Amino acid sequence: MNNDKELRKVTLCLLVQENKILLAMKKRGFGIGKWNGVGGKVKEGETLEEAMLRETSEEISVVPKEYAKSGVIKFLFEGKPEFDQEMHVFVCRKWDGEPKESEEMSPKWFAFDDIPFDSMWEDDRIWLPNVISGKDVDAVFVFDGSQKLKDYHLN
Ligand code: 6OG
Repeated sequence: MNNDKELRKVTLCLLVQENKILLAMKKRGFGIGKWNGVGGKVKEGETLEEAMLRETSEEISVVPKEYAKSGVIKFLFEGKPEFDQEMHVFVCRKWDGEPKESEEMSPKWFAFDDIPFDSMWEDDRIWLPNVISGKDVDAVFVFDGSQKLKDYHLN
Protein backbone atom coordinates (compact mmCIF):
# COMPACT_ATOMS: atom_id res chain seq x y z
CA MET A 1 0.00 0.00 0.00
CA ASN A 2 1.63 3.26 -1.10
CA ASN A 3 0.98 5.44 1.87
CA ASP A 4 3.51 8.22 1.40
CA LYS A 5 2.07 10.26 -1.43
CA GLU A 6 0.96 13.84 -0.69
CA LEU A 7 -2.81 13.64 -1.14
CA ARG A 8 -5.47 16.19 -1.93
CA LYS A 9 -7.15 17.22 1.32
CA VAL A 10 -10.90 17.07 1.89
CA THR A 11 -13.08 17.46 4.98
CA LEU A 12 -16.06 15.60 6.39
CA CYS A 13 -18.37 16.98 9.07
CA LEU A 14 -20.71 14.68 11.01
CA LEU A 15 -23.48 16.36 13.01
CA VAL A 16 -24.37 14.22 16.02
CA GLN A 17 -27.19 14.74 18.51
CA GLU A 18 -28.15 12.24 21.27
CA ASN A 19 -28.43 8.92 19.39
CA LYS A 20 -28.79 10.42 15.90
CA ILE A 21 -26.43 11.35 13.10
CA LEU A 22 -27.07 13.74 10.23
CA LEU A 23 -26.17 12.30 6.84
CA ALA A 24 -26.80 13.92 3.49
CA MET A 25 -27.60 12.40 0.09
CA LYS A 26 -25.00 13.48 -2.47
CA LYS A 27 -26.95 14.80 -5.44
CA ARG A 28 -24.08 15.35 -7.88
CA GLY A 29 -20.38 14.71 -8.51
CA PHE A 30 -18.13 12.27 -6.65
CA GLY A 31 -20.14 9.83 -4.51
CA ILE A 32 -23.47 10.69 -6.16
CA GLY A 33 -26.36 8.60 -4.80
CA LYS A 34 -24.62 7.88 -1.49
CA TRP A 35 -25.41 9.06 2.04
CA ASN A 36 -22.40 10.71 3.64
CA GLY A 37 -21.31 13.40 6.05
CA VAL A 38 -20.91 16.89 4.66
CA GLY A 39 -17.68 18.16 3.14
CA GLY A 40 -15.44 18.71 0.19
CA LYS A 41 -12.10 19.93 -1.02
CA VAL A 42 -9.88 22.22 1.04
CA LYS A 43 -9.11 25.31 -1.02
CA GLU A 44 -5.68 26.90 -1.45
CA GLY A 45 -4.88 29.02 1.63
CA GLU A 46 -7.67 27.54 3.77
CA THR A 47 -7.15 25.62 7.01
CA LEU A 48 -8.93 22.28 7.46
CA GLU A 49 -11.25 23.90 9.98
CA GLU A 50 -12.09 26.81 7.66
CA ALA A 51 -12.85 24.37 4.85
CA MET A 52 -15.09 22.26 7.11
CA LEU A 53 -17.02 25.39 8.24
CA ARG A 54 -17.41 26.68 4.67
CA GLU A 55 -18.53 23.34 3.23
CA THR A 56 -21.05 22.73 6.00
CA SER A 57 -22.66 26.10 5.57
CA GLU A 58 -22.63 25.87 1.73
CA GLU A 59 -24.07 22.37 1.61
CA ILE A 60 -26.63 22.25 4.44
CA SER A 61 -26.86 25.87 5.71
CA VAL A 62 -25.55 24.97 9.17
CA VAL A 63 -22.75 26.79 11.02
CA PRO A 64 -20.82 24.42 13.35
CA LYS A 65 -20.21 25.91 16.82
CA GLU A 66 -18.80 23.04 18.92
CA TYR A 67 -16.79 20.44 17.08
CA ALA A 68 -13.69 18.28 17.35
CA LYS A 69 -11.33 16.67 14.91
CA SER A 70 -11.93 12.91 14.93
CA GLY A 71 -9.15 11.69 12.72
CA VAL A 72 -7.91 11.21 9.21
CA ILE A 73 -8.62 8.66 6.49
CA LYS A 74 -6.66 8.18 3.27
CA PHE A 75 -8.50 6.88 0.21
CA LEU A 76 -6.49 5.38 -2.65
CA PHE A 77 -8.15 4.42 -5.95
CA GLU A 78 -6.34 1.89 -8.12
CA GLY A 79 -5.90 3.21 -11.65
CA LYS A 80 -7.54 6.52 -10.68
CA PRO A 81 -4.92 8.52 -8.79
CA GLU A 82 -6.91 11.69 -9.50
CA PHE A 83 -9.52 10.41 -7.00
CA ASP A 84 -6.98 9.79 -4.21
CA GLN A 85 -7.67 11.96 -1.19
CA GLU A 86 -7.01 12.49 2.51
CA MET A 87 -10.21 13.08 4.47
CA HIS A 88 -10.17 14.98 7.76
CA VAL A 89 -13.13 14.02 9.91
CA PHE A 90 -14.89 16.36 12.36
CA VAL A 91 -17.73 15.53 14.74
CA CYS A 92 -19.97 18.49 15.55
CA ARG A 93 -22.33 18.51 18.52
CA LYS A 94 -23.53 22.14 18.51
CA TRP A 95 -24.39 24.34 15.54
CA ASP A 96 -26.46 27.30 14.42
CA GLY A 97 -29.27 26.85 11.92
CA GLU A 98 -31.47 24.00 10.73
CA PRO A 99 -30.04 21.57 8.15
CA LYS A 100 -31.41 22.53 4.74
CA GLU A 101 -31.19 20.96 1.30
CA SER A 102 -28.86 22.52 -1.30
CA GLU A 103 -28.10 21.77 -4.96
CA GLU A 104 -25.38 19.39 -3.77
CA MET A 105 -26.83 17.59 -0.74
CA SER A 106 -30.10 16.61 0.89
CA PRO A 107 -29.75 16.11 4.69
CA LYS A 108 -31.60 13.64 6.91
CA TRP A 109 -31.31 12.40 10.53
CA PHE A 110 -30.67 8.70 11.16
CA ALA A 111 -30.74 6.82 14.47
CA PHE A 112 -27.35 5.24 15.26
CA ASP A 113 -28.91 1.78 14.86
CA ASP A 114 -30.47 2.64 11.50
CA ILE A 115 -27.52 4.03 9.51
CA PRO A 116 -28.00 3.20 5.78
CA PHE A 117 -24.60 1.52 5.28
CA ASP A 118 -25.81 -0.27 2.12
CA SER A 119 -26.17 3.14 0.44
CA MET A 120 -22.88 4.58 1.71
CA TRP A 121 -19.22 4.27 0.78
CA GLU A 122 -18.10 0.79 1.84
CA ASP A 123 -15.45 2.10 4.23
CA ASP A 124 -18.06 3.81 6.41
CA ARG A 125 -19.32 0.68 8.16
CA ILE A 126 -15.74 -0.01 9.26
CA TRP A 127 -14.84 3.33 10.84
CA LEU A 128 -18.05 5.30 11.42
CA PRO A 129 -19.33 3.29 14.43
CA ASN A 130 -16.00 3.95 16.21
CA VAL A 131 -16.13 7.67 15.54
CA ILE A 132 -19.74 7.88 16.73
CA SER A 133 -18.71 6.22 19.97
CA GLY A 134 -16.02 8.86 20.51
CA LYS A 135 -12.90 7.15 19.18
CA ASP A 136 -10.53 8.73 16.67
CA VAL A 137 -9.91 7.15 13.28
CA ASP A 138 -6.58 6.86 11.44
CA ALA A 139 -6.94 4.58 8.43
CA VAL A 140 -6.15 3.87 4.78
CA PHE A 141 -8.74 2.39 2.41
CA VAL A 142 -7.92 1.11 -1.08
CA PHE A 143 -10.63 0.92 -3.76
CA ASP A 144 -10.44 -0.88 -7.09
CA GLY A 145 -11.30 0.62 -10.50
CA SER A 146 -15.05 0.08 -9.90
CA GLN A 147 -14.98 1.86 -6.54
CA LYS A 148 -15.28 -1.44 -4.61
CA LEU A 149 -13.34 -1.66 -1.36
CA LYS A 150 -10.29 -3.87 -1.90
CA ASP A 151 -8.07 -3.49 1.14
CA TYR A 152 -7.76 -1.39 4.27
CA HIS A 153 -5.59 -0.72 7.25
CA LEU A 154 -6.56 0.80 10.60
CA ASN A 155 -3.57 2.44 12.30
P1 6OG B 1 -16.27 16.62 -3.41
O1 6OG B 1 -15.30 15.88 -4.28
O2 6OG B 1 -17.69 16.44 -3.84
O3 6OG B 1 -16.15 15.99 -1.95
N1 6OG B 1 -15.39 11.18 0.47
C1 6OG B 1 -15.68 10.03 1.13
N2 6OG B 1 -16.40 9.85 2.22
C2 6OG B 1 -16.51 8.57 2.66
N3 6OG B 1 -17.25 8.37 3.77
N4 6OG B 1 -15.92 7.51 2.06
C3 6OG B 1 -15.19 7.69 0.95
O4 6OG B 1 -14.67 6.58 0.41
C4 6OG B 1 -15.03 9.00 0.44
N5 6OG B 1 -14.36 9.56 -0.61
C5 6OG B 1 -14.60 10.89 -0.57
C6 6OG B 1 -14.88 13.56 1.02
C7 6OG B 1 -16.25 14.62 -1.73
C8 6OG B 1 -16.68 14.36 -0.30
O5 6OG B 1 -16.79 12.94 -0.14
C9 6OG B 1 -15.91 12.49 0.88
C10 6OG B 1 -15.70 14.82 0.75
O6 6OG B 1 -16.42 15.18 1.92
C11 6OG B 1 -14.01 6.56 -0.81
O7 6OG B 1 -15.89 18.06 -3.21
